[in-house]
Amino acid sequence: MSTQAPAWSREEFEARLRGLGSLYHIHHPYHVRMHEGQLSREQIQGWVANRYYYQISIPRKDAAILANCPDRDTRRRWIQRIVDHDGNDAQEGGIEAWTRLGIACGLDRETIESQRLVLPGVRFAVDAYVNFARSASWQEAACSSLTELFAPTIHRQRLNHWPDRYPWIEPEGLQYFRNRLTEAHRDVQHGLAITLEHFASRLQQERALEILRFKLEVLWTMCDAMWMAYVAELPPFTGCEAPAVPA
Ligand code: AHQ
Repeated sequence: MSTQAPAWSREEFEARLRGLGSLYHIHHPYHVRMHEGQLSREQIQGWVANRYYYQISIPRKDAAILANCPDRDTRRRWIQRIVDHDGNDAQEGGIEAWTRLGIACGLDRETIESQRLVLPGVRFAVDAYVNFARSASWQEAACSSLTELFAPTIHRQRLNHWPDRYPWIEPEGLQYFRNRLTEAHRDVQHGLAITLEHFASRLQQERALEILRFKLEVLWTMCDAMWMAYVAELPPFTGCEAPAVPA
C-alpha cells in the first residue's frame, strides 16, 4: 500500500479498476468450457441451480447497502436494483427470470427454489459477499458491485453462442441475460461514479482495488466449488448428495 504516493487521476483509477478484468470469472475454466460448448446438461444445470443462490442474495446485499446509506438521492437510484431482481406488480424480476432459465435447462422450479443443489463453497462465497455489504460502508459495498464492469461480455457470449452450442436449452430461458445487458450497464455507471468520487486518496484508491479483488474472488470461488462437484466429481458434495456414511 503506497501511503505517501499521490492519488491517481480519475482516468488512471478507472483504468486500474478495469485492469482487474483479467481476474473475472469469464476466465475460470468452468466458464471457458461453458463458452466452448463443452459442459454437459448436468454441469449447466448445476451452475444454474447454484447461481440461483447468488441471484436471490443480491437483493439482500443491495438492501444492506440501502440500510447503510444516509443519502436519499443515492438510495433513490440504488433501490432499482432490488426491483430488478425481486420484481414488482409490473415486472416479474430477475430472480423469476433466472428460475425460468433453470426450467429452460431442464430443472424443475421446486428443485431450484429448494436450494438443495447449492454447494457449501457457493453458499460460503455468496454469504461472504452479503456479509461484506452489511458490515462495510455503503461506498465500499457499492465498489464491490463493479465486477459488473466486465459482465456485458459474458452475457453477450451466452446470448450469441448458447443457441448453437446448447440447442437443448429452451431459447426463452436466455431472456435473463438480455435483461442484464441493460441493467448492468446502468448499474455500473452509478457504482463507478460513487467509487471514483468517494475513493479520493491513493490509500483509498488502493483499498477500492482490494475490494474489487475480493468480489472477483467471490465469483471465482463459486466456480471452483462447481468445478470440484460437477467436473472433478469429487465427493462428498458431488451434486450435493448426502456425505457418504463411514463404513
Ligand atoms: O446476474 C447478475 C447480477 O444480477 C449481478 C448483480 C451484481 C452485483 O450487485 O454484484 N453482479 C451481478 C452479476 C450477475 N451475473 C454474473 C454472470 O456472470 O452472469 C455477473 C455478476 C457480476 O459480474 O458481479
